[in-house]
Amino acid sequence: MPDKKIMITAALPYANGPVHIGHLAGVYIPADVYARFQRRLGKDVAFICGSDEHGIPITIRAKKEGVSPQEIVDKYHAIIKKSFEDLGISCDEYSRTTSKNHYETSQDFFKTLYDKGKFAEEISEQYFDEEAGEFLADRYITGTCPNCGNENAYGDQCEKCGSTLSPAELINPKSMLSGNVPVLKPTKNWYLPLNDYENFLNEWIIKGHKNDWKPNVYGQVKSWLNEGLKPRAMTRDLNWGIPVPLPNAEGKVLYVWFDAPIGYISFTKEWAAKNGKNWKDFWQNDNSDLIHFIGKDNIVFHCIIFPAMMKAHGDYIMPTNVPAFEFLNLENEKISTSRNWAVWANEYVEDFPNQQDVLRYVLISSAPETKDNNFTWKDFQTKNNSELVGIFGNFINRVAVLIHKYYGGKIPPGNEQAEELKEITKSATEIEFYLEKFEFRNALSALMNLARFGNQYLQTAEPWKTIKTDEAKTAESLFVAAQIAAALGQICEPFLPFTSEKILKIFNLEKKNWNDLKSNPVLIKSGEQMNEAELLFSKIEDETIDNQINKLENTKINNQKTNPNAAPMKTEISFDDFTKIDLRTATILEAEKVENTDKLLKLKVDTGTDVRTVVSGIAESFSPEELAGKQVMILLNLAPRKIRGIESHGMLLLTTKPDGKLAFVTPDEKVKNGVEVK
Ligand code: B3M
Ligand code: ZN
Repeated sequence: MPDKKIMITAALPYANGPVHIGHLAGVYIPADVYARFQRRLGKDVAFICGSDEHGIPITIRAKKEGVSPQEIVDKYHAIIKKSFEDLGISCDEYSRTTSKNHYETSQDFFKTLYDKGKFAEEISEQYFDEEAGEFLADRYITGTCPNCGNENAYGDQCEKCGSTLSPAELINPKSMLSGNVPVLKPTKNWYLPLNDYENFLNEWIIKGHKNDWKPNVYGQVKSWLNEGLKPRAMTRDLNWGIPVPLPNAEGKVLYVWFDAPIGYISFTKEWAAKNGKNWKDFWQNDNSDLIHFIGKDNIVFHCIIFPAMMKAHGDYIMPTNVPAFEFLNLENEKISTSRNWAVWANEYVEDFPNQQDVLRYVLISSAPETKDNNFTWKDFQTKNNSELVGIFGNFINRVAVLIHKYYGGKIPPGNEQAEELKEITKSATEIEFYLEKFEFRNALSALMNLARFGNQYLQTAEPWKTIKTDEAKTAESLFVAAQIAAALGQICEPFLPFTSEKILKIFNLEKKNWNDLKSNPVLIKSGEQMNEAELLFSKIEDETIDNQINKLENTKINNQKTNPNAAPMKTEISFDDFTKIDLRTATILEAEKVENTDKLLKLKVDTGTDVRTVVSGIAESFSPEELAGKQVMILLNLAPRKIRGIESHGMLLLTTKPDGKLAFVTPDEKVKNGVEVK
C-alpha cells in the first residue's frame, strides 16, 4: 500500500482582524511545523487553510468600521494571507470562503444532506427588528443579564459574569440595529439532529480514541456527549452568508459553522485542480489521515458537528486526530482583539524584520499544549539572546568560522563512525517521536539539545588549542562539529525554516529526507567546500523590548477611556509649559463671512487688553448674526498669522457637540473681558 496521504487543516481565521500570537502559537505554527515535518518524511501532504469570511464576527466588524462586510473580508483576508507568507506558514492553499468554488461546494453539500432527508425542518420564534426588517443574530440583541444585572449583556453571553445566555433570557431586550425592542417572529430553519449521531460519536471517539487523542479534546467531547446532543440549526436568517440552495429560502443563509469547515474541502479542490492532484484521495479514501489543528474553543465544531455532517453525507473519512490547543495569554492577561491586547502578526513582521524564526521559536517553546500559557516580551528577549543567539547561532557560527580559519572552508577529514554522530540520529528520532504525538515543545527541546551538545563538544575538544599541538585532532573534531551543524540546519527546518535555509546555504546542502537523517548522520563529506557564514540571530536590546512593552501600556491606557472615541492624550507638558499659555475671557463684537470660503468667519473681538481681529473656522456652526455680544475664551498670546490675507491674532476655544457642530467654551457666569484663566 502506498504511503498514507496527509490532509492537514488549520482553523480558518475569521477575516475580521489580523492574526495575533495567540492564533499563531495555538494553531498556525504547530500546523506548519507538522506539515513541514510530514513533507520531510516524503509524505504527500496537503496543508490547507483560508479565511472564514461569513458569520457575525464579520458583520459586527463591518458595522464598527462603518463599511460593508465585503470590504472587511477583502481587507483582512489580504492582511492575514500576507502575515502567513511572511512568517513561513507554508499552506499549500490559502483561499477564502467567499470564493465561487466554496459557494458551490458548500451548497452541494447542503443539498446532498437535504436530498438524503438528513435535516429536520423546524419553525421557531426568533427576534426580529421591524424597523431594520431583519432577524437578529444573538449577538445583535442586548439587554440586562438575568444573572448579574449587567445592562449590556449580549443575546449569547454576558461578558461581565461570563454566563452563556439565549436572547429569550435577556431582560429588556433591545436590537443593536435600531435600538428598538425586537419582536418574536416565527421562521423556518433546517436542523441537523445531532442526537442521531450520539452512538456513532461514542463508538468512534469515546471508545476509539481514548488513548491517542489529547485529554483536553477527549474530555470535552465526552462531556458534550454526556450532556446529550440536541438538533442544531444549520441555516440562519441573515443577509451575509451563502444562500440556502432551496426554493422558498429567501433571506436564509448557511450557518457559518456549516460552511466554514466545508472550506477545508473546497480549498483542497482548488489546490488539487492547480497541482494535478485528486482531492478525493485526501478526503474520501481511507488511505488518508485527516488532522485538524484548532484552538480549544473550536473542539465541538471539529469533533462533533463537522463529523456528524460528514457522516450524514456518507462519502467522507473521519479525522484521525484533532490536536486542539489551549490559549496563550499576553503578559499574564487574556489576549483580546476588541481590547487590542495582542501582538499582531503583521506588526511583528514590521517591527522585527528578518526575525520571523525568533517569533516561531518563542511561540513553539511556549505553545499552550496542555494548559494556557503566557507570552512576555522579557521572555521573548531572553529566549532569543540566550538560546538562539547564545547557543544555536553561536555553535553554527563557531563551526563555520573555525573551518574557514583552519581549512579555508573545506570540511576536514574525520571519522564517519565517530560516536558523537549518534547524537544526530538520536535527535532526529526523538523529534519525530514527539511530533507524531503533537508534542511540539518537547520536539523543540530535542532540537536545542543537539545544539547544546554541539557547543559542549567544541568546548571539550578545543580545536583552537589542538591546532597547535595535534592538527589531526582538530580536523577530526571539526569534522564532527560540521556534521552536527549541518544536522541542525536540516532538522531545524520544520521549526525555523528561514534559519534552516541559511545554514543549508552555508554548507551547500539540499534538504534531506528525514528518514535519511536517521539512517546516516554523515551529512557533509570531507573535502566539500563551505560558503561564508551568515548571521543567523542577533541580540535583541532592552530598548526594543521596552518599546513593545510601552506599546502595550498605551493600549491599557486607551482601554481605560470612558469615551472610546476620545483621542489619546498628547505628550505630557511641564507646568512651565502651561504657564506660557495666556487664556482670557473676551467678547465678540462683530462677525462677517470671509469671502469665497465656507468655513471662515472674520471676528472683531474685545479681549480686555485690545480689540483685535480673529479668523475662526466656525461658519458651519454659527451664523454671523448670532455671534455679536457672545462671551468667549481666547488664547491671547498665540502668534498672529495670515489666513486668506487677513491677519488673525489669537484663537477662540471651541469643542465639538455630539451632532458634530461646534460649541464655545465659556465661563459658566458672565465675566469681564481680559480676565485670566488659572
Ligand atoms: N473561524 C475561528 C474562530 O473560531 C473560526 C474557525 C473556523 S474553522 C472551520 O476563531
Ligand atoms: Zn451577567
